[in-house]
Amino acid sequence: MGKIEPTQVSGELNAAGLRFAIAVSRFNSFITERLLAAALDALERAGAAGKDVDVVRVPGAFELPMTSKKLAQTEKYDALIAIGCVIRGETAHYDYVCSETSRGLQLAQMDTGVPVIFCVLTVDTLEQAIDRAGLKGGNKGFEAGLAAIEMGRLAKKLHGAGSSGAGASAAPKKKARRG
Ligand code: INI
Repeated sequence: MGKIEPTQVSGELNAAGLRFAIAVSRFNSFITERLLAAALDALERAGAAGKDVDVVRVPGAFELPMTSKKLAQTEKYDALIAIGCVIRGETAHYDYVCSETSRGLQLAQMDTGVPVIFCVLTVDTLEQAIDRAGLKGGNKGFEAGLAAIEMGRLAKKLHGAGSSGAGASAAPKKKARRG
């Protein structure tokens, strides 16, 4: 019995030559600036050049989706990172901001085909946010930086995949016409 050996497709963690934009929310900037620093660290360590990285600041997490979509539509970037921090308060505001931000960011990447990395902390307390921005829980900004590199490379590969070679099997193919 034969054993199939599928073609493996993934994006390498090499940021050299890739272009990134990072949209950062000013709300809870004590946290978001730490996430941003770690994301930049990941990009720099993987070979990204300063001239290839743009940072765009917005008032709050709710503004991240529209900004990300606009950035994606410029076709200047291989991947985007959306950075925010939503901390649960006494009102239902938290739920609206979280759901619309996550839904909007998913729409931005689905509508444009440009990867948008979700680096929005949604937490109950400031302590939980601190844990995820460089303390006990590591730094989600660094993870987001790595995800942006991997997805930027993967998107490039899938876009350029033809009928043969690496990635071809994973690239969308035109449906054959029937009849
Ligand atoms: N924006 C955040 O990024 N984090 C929050 O915790 C937050 N809370 O709690 O209200 C928040 N609100 C502002 C919102 O994102 C918009 O900027 C604002 O509503 C204007 O559209």
